[in-house]
Amino acid sequence: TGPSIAVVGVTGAVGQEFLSVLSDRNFPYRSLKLLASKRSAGKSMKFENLDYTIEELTEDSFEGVDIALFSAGGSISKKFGPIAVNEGTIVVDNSSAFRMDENVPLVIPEVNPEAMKHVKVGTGKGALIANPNCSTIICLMAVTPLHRRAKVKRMVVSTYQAASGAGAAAMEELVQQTREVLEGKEPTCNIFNQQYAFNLFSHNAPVQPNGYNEEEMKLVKETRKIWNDMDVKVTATCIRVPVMRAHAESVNLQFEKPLDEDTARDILRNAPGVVVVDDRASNRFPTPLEVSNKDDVAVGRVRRDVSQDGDYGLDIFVCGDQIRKGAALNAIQIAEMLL
Ligand code: 2RA
Repeated sequence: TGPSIAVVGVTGAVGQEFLSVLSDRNFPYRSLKLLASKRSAGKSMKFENLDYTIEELTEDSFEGVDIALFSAGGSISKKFGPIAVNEGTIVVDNSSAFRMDENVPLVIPEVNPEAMKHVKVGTGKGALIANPNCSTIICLMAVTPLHRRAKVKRMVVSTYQAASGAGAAAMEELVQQTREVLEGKEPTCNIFNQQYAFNLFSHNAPVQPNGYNEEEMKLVKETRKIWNDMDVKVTATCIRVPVMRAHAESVNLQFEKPLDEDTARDILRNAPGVVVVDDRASNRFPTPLEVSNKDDVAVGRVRRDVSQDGDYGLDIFVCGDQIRKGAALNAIQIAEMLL
């Protein structure tokens, strides 16, 4: 009786995580269609004790599909998203293709569910809903509860982004390079034009005329859209670090109203999808390894910003799984809200 769903880009890191999350959350689909490029079409894939044959994504793939989860890159979403919507399918798109389109809700279910209140499955009417960028989701899961209480005036974000954000091939290259370097060999650099193992570098997204790369501008623009606050000041520096699948982010906040660190920690302890890891005595704070493969975002290093007057500033440190809450879980939580 549940919706018929399709996964577009099923062979990618996020595509595979879509399946894991659908299974973990017992998503009530009545039928499932696995879609990928011609190269993968015909291959079989076992899921929930059933054998599926991967089908090639074509213009006819969405007939009878209620919800389509896309994670196959912006050009695939741009081409096939509207086709699916015309078929009456509700598309949850993990690419950046439509995130800033004013008619497309950009949704983190715990943060701004109201943005998609008018969309429901089964009406026969298609729609497009955009999944925010992973670094935006992870940051705003922790910052929004504080913003709701004391209104963020300015946010400065420094990210430490995992290989998974650049896809499965980047994860494989990090492992391969690490092995090569340890063996004294020349590292194989196909995905990034520089050594990644035992190194870190400015995020690989293209740099714009203003000197920010696209990843940084996503954080700036998506925050303003999700909070529906065009005045909040946001700046970001996004760095790629040799970690497999979870992002870390250092966030400095300036508020309109005072917010002391104890109150902030209490707010975070009660925030959905957030766990506080803030043990100063044993110097234990969030780490990418500990949040990997988990749903919750971990936040710690909560402290008053000593560079600001009174209680108007806070520094925090956030970690979240890029493939899970940063992509697949968030998209499927959106799909659950459609039911
Ligand atoms: C990255 N945010 O980590 C991107 C992935 N969508 O590179």
